[in-house]
Amino acid sequence: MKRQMMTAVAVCALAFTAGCAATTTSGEARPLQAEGGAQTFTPAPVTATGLRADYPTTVAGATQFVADAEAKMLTFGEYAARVQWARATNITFDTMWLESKVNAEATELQVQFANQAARFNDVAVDPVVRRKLNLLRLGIVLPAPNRPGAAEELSQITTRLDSTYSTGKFDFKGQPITLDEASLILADSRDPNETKALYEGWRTISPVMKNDYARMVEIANEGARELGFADTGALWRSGYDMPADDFAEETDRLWAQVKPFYENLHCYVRARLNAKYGDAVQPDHGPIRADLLGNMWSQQWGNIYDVVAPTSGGASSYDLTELLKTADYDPVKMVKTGEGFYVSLGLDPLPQTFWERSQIVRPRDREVVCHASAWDLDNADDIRIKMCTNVNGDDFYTVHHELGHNYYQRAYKNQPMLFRNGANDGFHEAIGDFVGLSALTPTYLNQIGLLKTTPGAEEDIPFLLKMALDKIAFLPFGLMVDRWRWGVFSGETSPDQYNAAWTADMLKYQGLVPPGPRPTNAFDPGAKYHVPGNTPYTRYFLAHIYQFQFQRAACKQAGWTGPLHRCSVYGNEAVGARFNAMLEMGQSKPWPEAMQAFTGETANDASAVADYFAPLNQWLTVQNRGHDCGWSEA
Ligand code: X8Z
Ligand code: ZN
Repeated sequence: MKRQMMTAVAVCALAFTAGCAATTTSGEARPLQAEGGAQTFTPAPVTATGLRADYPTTVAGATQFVADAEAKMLTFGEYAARVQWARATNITFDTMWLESKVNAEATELQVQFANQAARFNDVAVDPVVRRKLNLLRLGIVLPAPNRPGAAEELSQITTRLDSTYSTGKFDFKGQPITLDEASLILADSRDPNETKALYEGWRTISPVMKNDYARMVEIANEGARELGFADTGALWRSGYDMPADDFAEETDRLWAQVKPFYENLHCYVRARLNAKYGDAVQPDHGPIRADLLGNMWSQQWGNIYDVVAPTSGGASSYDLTELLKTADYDPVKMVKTGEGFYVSLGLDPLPQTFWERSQIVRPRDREVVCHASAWDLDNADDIRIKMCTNVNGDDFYTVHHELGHNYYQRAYKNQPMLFRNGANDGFHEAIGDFVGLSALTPTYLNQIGLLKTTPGAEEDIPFLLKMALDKIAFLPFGLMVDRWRWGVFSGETSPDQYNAAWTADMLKYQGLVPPGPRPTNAFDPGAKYHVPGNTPYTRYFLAHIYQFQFQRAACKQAGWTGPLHRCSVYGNEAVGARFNAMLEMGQSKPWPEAMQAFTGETANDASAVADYFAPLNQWLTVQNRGHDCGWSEA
């Protein structure tokens, strides 16, 4: 989820900012205090981007411009990616300084590309050049306006926000702890005082970000307007081969399709939490207390499976974390296992450099960005992941997710530079998730020796419940993060309303409330990586639909006639070949064509989610009988 100039260099890290100045600009190098653990640094002036400004507005001029832009993206992109990797895997004064500088340059270059591309709006170029010109206009996450110092100021802020998040720690039981430590405790804690302390403690790292965030929004909006968008949110909604307003409506439509199912799950989980904790902690009506769900943002609830497991008709006979620990897995073995799945589909093993250069565990001696990401440093073969892997079920899944990004990057490496990206950003997120659906089946776990026997149909409901706790619970979160940001970028939500709006969106979409009143200086959105990391989030909502479309289509191709959730495509090279054909297309065609290449479908379709979970939805409906489901949004 790297911002995608120089296209998706890293698919999950800090991204480029954008600015627009053809000549050298010297930013007002205000020394920046990176609070919350990161360091003070003074940025350097930005150098010229050196791109011609006078391409003739003819077919030949447009073609030459696109070729020059692609060449520049390739060389500059590799340079920027290596600086970004250096900062993400070693956060210091100097690496922040370097990244801030290179991101300002990248921003200027991107905005220059976007403005130049607009000069050819009325030139009758061929469809490939037209698509590339469009992508040049849309491939910026945070544009800066064309005035001296803007790109530098923006990049200083974004580097600082990301570094502040990544180095964040808070006191827990008298000790400073990191997010990954807190997340491990929260996953297992069943003490509501402790979960409340963890929830509130992690959110002490973000109030310091609020002013920076507000300033960043101002600058990026100024940049977006100069590029002809109403605001930065409108720019973000424009990357889906359809008008921005239609895309917003499309997400509404998809949410309406899956919302009844989410409400069913919410109702069931609430009742079980009430049974465990009692009315004083979790009433049997209204919203759920967000800290009781085993995840720092309540975005995936699988960690509390033990609390909500069926009380009759059989519970799950295994716990993936325990299986991994019993079998003595270590982080590298988890990644090797993930690679093994892709290889079983007929794809090539990862290059040796992947193993030499990836960051698979948290280094003990330095600050890093632990949020998992997949990188493609040279837009060719230097692919890597950056994780702080722990041996547990969540990270087993995340390994497959990240490798999906890497396999996509490698599959489209022979496309022209501007097409080296996902069909849309939701596709990029869905590749590894789709593979993960097979990799979590008991059949597969049995095939690789983790599970001694394959459970029968009596474990369908427990298995589906586990999956729904992660996949269905995620859907409203996947939507609400950008709903909040769209409101912020449009000005509908002003800085003094930032936190109240976030809490209101939690209630509206997820039916959740924080464990207690939030302090007046709270900036809870800043405690979720993708907000200070400036990674658009609707991609994950889409991915949670696409992966089930991929699963349904792949299992059909495999001739599978059983229930979708039991289907694994492990070892199926025919499916792998068709899958890879979609991956190889990159962003060369509108996403419906990529979707069609693999699935035969051309639309976003949440009916695949319903198909996959149908037995569970029926079961939940029965469990919820007599309960008053839902919550009030007021
Ligand atoms: O950020 C990620 C990946 C990297 S692209 C680990 N995910 C989202 C999140 O953690 O919030 C995957 C699921 C949603
Ligand atoms: Zn991802």
